[in-house]
Amino acid sequence: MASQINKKMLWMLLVSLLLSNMQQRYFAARGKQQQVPCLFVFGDSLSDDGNNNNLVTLAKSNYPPYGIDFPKGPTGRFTNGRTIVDFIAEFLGFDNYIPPFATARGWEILKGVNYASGAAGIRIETGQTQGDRISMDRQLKNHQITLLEMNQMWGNHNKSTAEYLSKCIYVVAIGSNDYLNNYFLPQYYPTSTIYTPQQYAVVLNDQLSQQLTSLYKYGARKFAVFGLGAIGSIPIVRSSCGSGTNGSACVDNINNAVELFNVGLKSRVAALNHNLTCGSFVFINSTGIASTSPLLASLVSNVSCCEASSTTGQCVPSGSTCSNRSQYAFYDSIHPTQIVASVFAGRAYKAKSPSDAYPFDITHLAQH
Ligand SMILES: *[C@@H]1O[C@H](CO)[C@@H](O)[C@H](O)[C@H]1NC(C)=O
Ligand SMILES: *[C@@H]1O[C@H](CO)[C@@H](O)[C@H](O)[C@H]1NC(C)=O
Ligand SMILES: *[C@@H]1O[C@H](CO)[C@@H](O)[C@H](O)[C@H]1NC(C)=O
Ligand SMILES: *[C@@H]1O[C@H](CO)[C@@H](O)[C@H](O)[C@H]1NC(C)=O
Ligand SMILES: *[C@@H]1O[C@H](CO)[C@@H](O)[C@H](O)[C@H]1NC(C)=O
Ligand SMILES: CC(=O)N[C@H]1CO[C@H](CO)[C@@H](O)[C@@H]1O
Repeated sequence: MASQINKKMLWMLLVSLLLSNMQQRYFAARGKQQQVPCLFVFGDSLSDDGNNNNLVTLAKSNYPPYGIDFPKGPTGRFTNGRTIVDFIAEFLGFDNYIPPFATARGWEILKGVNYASGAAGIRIETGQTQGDRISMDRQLKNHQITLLEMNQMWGNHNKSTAEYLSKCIYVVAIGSNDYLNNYFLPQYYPTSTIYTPQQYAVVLNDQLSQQLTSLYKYGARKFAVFGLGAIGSIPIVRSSCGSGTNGSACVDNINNAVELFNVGLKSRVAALNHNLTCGSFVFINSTGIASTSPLLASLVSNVSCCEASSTTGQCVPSGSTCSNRSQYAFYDSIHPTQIVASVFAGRAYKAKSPSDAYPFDITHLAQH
């Protein structure tokens, strides 16, 4: 009896020594190595890195001066440099940015694919006045194509796709166009005559929850879901609302509607964590991050950096830009500059305040 106990204790000691050794090695390697095997991205122009380049649409940005601060120049990113998801990929230790679905081929899909599309929304009709775009539902279909390809690749290697996917991070950042290119364009879309802002937020929250649940069914387990920014305050909306008290009421009206979506989304994230027990869902509080960043508060935010079209809000092809781009919040009249993207991504990855990410940040999501 006594010798049995001693044997057991010896085994336990050996096992715990081995485990702590492995842990030490793991932590020593962290920060340099890629923290998750792949990163999938779903969203709109804030994340698009080239999916719209060959679509018939006004929502394109593969021309100068877009990409002026990006090593490869214009790529279809709607900003001067890197996007929020580019920074997140860097922070997670990826060597390369996540390729767009439109051009991703072969083994590179194993590190993840970006499905985001400018003008796209949660709702299928959103953005149709801009031309073609890849709605969230179509992005989910494209993801299924990627999964088929992954399964084929692994057929020979007999590795479980499901186990692999369960370690990957899925960034979902969509919904701004359901407001700017739908609800608040009553001349083209009927949604504002059908729903109050509160009802519309619930409709969008319901649909996005279903889309996230579909992703979970396809094998996703780690989700970072971004709330929407204060899109009433972007330069094109400010100028279309006009100045004076009516102008600020118009801006507030849009920001208030979007905040209903955000509050609902956060509680959906809590419900999804409860309902889908193998999943981890994180909500990123974009408006909270924007309103509490001293750096962002110091930037010029009422005008665009590039010379922008007053109708589309996008940079005029080969138009001029400001030279001090890190002092401007908006590159064109809609999209944030690289410096703003770095602040959002930095606090989504490693929260500075408990309200930045709920229930925890992307650093913890990667380890979860
Ligand atoms: C706001 O706009 C409405 C109509 O668009 C106008 O009747 C009203 O006088 C305006 N109010 C102010 C304070 O400008
Ligand atoms: C969670 O499950 C409950 C009960 O089945 C359901 O009513 C609710 O819609 C689910 N919530 C989400 C966000 O999926
Ligand atoms: C986002 O953060 C702000 C500022 O910290 C906070 O007031 C707000 O309640 C948060 N929003 C959500 C939906 O958690
Ligand atoms: C932008 O803000 C600055 C300072 O706050 C102001 O001087 C300028 O007139 C504003 N420009 C526009 C176009 O509103
Ligand atoms: C940026 O540079 C322009 C001239 O190129 C100048 O007018 C503007 O005041 C500068 N903005 C800031 C925030 O320094
Ligand atoms: C293609 C192939 O060899 N598939 C096998 C992979 O391993 C599982 C068991 O782990 C088998 O059930 C499959 O037949």
